[in-house]
Amino acid sequence: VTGAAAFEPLAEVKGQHVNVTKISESGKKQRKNWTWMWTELNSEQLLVYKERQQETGPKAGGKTDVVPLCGAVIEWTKEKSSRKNVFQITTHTGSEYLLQVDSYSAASKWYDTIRKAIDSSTKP
Ligand code: I3P
Repeated sequence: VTGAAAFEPLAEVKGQHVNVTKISESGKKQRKNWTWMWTELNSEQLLVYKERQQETGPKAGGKTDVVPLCGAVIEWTKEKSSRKNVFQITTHTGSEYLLQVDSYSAASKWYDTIRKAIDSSTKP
């Protein structure tokens, strides 16, 4: 039990710095503007902040966007950017976000975590 508990913090990563750009808002194309942001998951949303948030205590300011996950689609894309390790989140309202980190392991860990959150918020 002690051994398993020791791995839990890794499996419970809920926040990550990534490059983010919103390329479409409700189906309307936006100008690409990559920004290094702190993204954090709750059970229903991906929250996008300018600054890293503390795990406990009040949230710092600078929340710039909220990405609803219910009914969202996540997929890796090579076509939408010249960067590596880019994945796209398309919301049920037709907004499209690209997320990217140079580290493949960091990108795939964050992809998997978001995909699981989408799966559990989409299921009834
Ligand atoms: C964009 C900027 C982006 C680039 C995008 C360019 O130019 O260089 O970094 O996306 O390519 O249009 P600007 O700053 O003038 O808006 P990637 O880094 O993801 O390739 P794109 O038009 O092919 O999407």
